[in-house]
Order: sequence, then C-alpha cells, then structure tokens
Amino acid sequence: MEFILYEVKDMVGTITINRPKALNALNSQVLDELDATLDAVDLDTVRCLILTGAGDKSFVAGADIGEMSTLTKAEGEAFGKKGNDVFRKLETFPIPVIAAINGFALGGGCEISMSCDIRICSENAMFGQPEVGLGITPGFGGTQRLARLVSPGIAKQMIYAARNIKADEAYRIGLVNAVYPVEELIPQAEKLAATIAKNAPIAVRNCKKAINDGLQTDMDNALVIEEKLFGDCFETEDQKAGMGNFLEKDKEKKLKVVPFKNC
Ligand code: DAK
Repeated sequence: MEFILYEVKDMVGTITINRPKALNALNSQVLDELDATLDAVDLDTVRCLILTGAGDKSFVAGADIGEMSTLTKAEGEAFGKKGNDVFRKLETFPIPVIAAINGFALGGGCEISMSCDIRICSENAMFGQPEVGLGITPGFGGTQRLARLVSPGIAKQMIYAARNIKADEAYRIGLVNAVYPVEELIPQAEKLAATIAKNAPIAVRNCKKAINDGLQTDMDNALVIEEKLFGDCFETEDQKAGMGNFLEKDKEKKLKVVPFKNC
C-alpha cells in the first residue's frame, strides 16, 4: 500500500490515510487501497477502527481536484461510485469506526468523516463542503449525511454558501462529539476505541446495525429491527456471562468477563 497505513494494537485497528504532500486528498488509488484495507480487517480480533490522516495539518482535504479536473461524465460517475461504495462500506462496517479528524476535513474529507460512527477532532480542524465553488455538488454523500447529522437548515447554509467552519462550531452544531488539543486527539481516540472494544462485541455490532438500519425507516419498523437484534444477543455467551455475573453480585468476576468471549 502506498497511501494507506494500517496497524492493530490490542483490539483496535488504526487506518491512516497517508498522502500528506497533497493534504491526504482522495484520489482513485487512495480509495482503492482504503477499500482493500477494510476488506482485510480481521473481524475476529479487531473490535473498533480509528480513521485518521497523516501529519498534523489535514485529515482529508477532499477528493483530488487534479484527478477530477479532467474527468469525462462517464469517468466522473465511475469515480463517484468508487467513493460512494467505499464510504458506504465504512458506514455499514460491522464494527464501530471513529474518525479522528486532525485538521482539514473538506469536501470528500468531511464526507468520509460523516460515514464514520463517531467524529472527534483536534482544535485546528476545519470542516466544509466547498464543492459549489468548484462547480459541482457534494458527490460522496455530503448532501445526504450532513443534513441528517446536523439540522437541514445548517447543512443547507454550509453547502450553498460553501462556508468552512472551525472545530468549535462543528462541536456546537453536533458534527463532532468532542474537540481536543492536537497532541491529545489520537490518545483520546484510542481511549474511546479501547472502551468500546472491551464491551460485548456482538452487542456493540448489533447496536450499530440497529441504529443505522432503524434510521432508514419509520419508528414501527425500526423497533422491529431493534427487537430482532436484541433477541440475537440471547444466543451469545456474552449475554449469559454478563447477566450471570450481575446476578451473582461478584464484582471480581464481573471484571473477568472483560474481554467478552464469543466474538
Ligand atoms: N486535491 C488535490 N490536491 C490538493 C487538495 C485536493 N483537494 N487539497 C490540497 N491539495 C494539495 C495542494 O495542491 C498542494 O499541493 P502542491 O502544490 O504542494 O503540490 C498541497 O496539497 C498543499 O496544499 P496548499 O498549498 O493549498 O495548502 P494551504 O495550507 O495553503 O491550503 C487548503 C490548504 C486545504 C485550504 C487548500 O489546499 C484547499 O483549499 N484545498 C482544496 C480543498 C477543497 O476544495 N476540497 C474539496 C475538494 S472537492 C464526486 C464525488 C465527490 C467529490 C467530487 C465528485 N463524484 C460523484 C464524481 C468530492 C469533491 C471534493 O472533495
């Protein structure tokens, strides 16, 4: 891999988009390598992913403008599909993905962060969908995911005005869950990932699926989705061990449940 780094520590995998000379802009090769990296994640041992960018200036400064500038209509559609497919793979990935946004998250950079489950950022982060200034619409799900994550009115203002926002405003509108000094971002992402990773893995996966699938439908159907995924947990060792330890009031044993079996 030329542009993607992947390392696993304990039960957490960290994917780093590593193209700092171009502020980690997404070209076709980056998207292909990211896709292959996700396919290679060992879901038996990894329980949470962190996605970040190399360097301390940029998470992802967008899709590669140089590559896009010469695309024909058909090539543009193919590039859009490549991006959409890998972003959707991230969004529906069985385990949680935390975006640790360390600087610019513009255009495709903001969009890829919105495909992750949780966004946290550094104080120097900047978010925006500048596409209309380039004569295009956000093409990697920006019009859809931003409007769902923050209010439609705020999403429309950001997109129509192509206005970038800083970390504190991203926090205020709910686009990110927390803002940290630059040097604390990755340690905080790792701490959160470790907390998630030590919980019952099947329950965590089912929560992700229930939330994601439920948001696509009406409340009656969403609750049916929840019931089914709740029921599935009763076939796991985690449920038996977790509830058993609680009923035995055995605090020591409760600790021993971690990490949960049957992943
Ligand atoms: N693409 C390619 N190269 C980029 C880049 C990008 N998006 N952003 C930065 N770079 C490169 C710069 O060209 C420069 O390269 P060299 O000149 O050194 O070779 C290097 O990174 C450093 O950038 P700057 O010199 O500009 O650094 P500054 O600190 O001065 O400025 C900046 C940082 C982030 C404010 C600035 O680089 C900037 O405005 N970058 C562009 C940001 C942007 O507009 N991003 C959105 C791109 S549009 C589609 C689906 C999706 C999309 C499109 C189509 N389909 C469905 C078909 C997505 C579109 C986008 O993401």
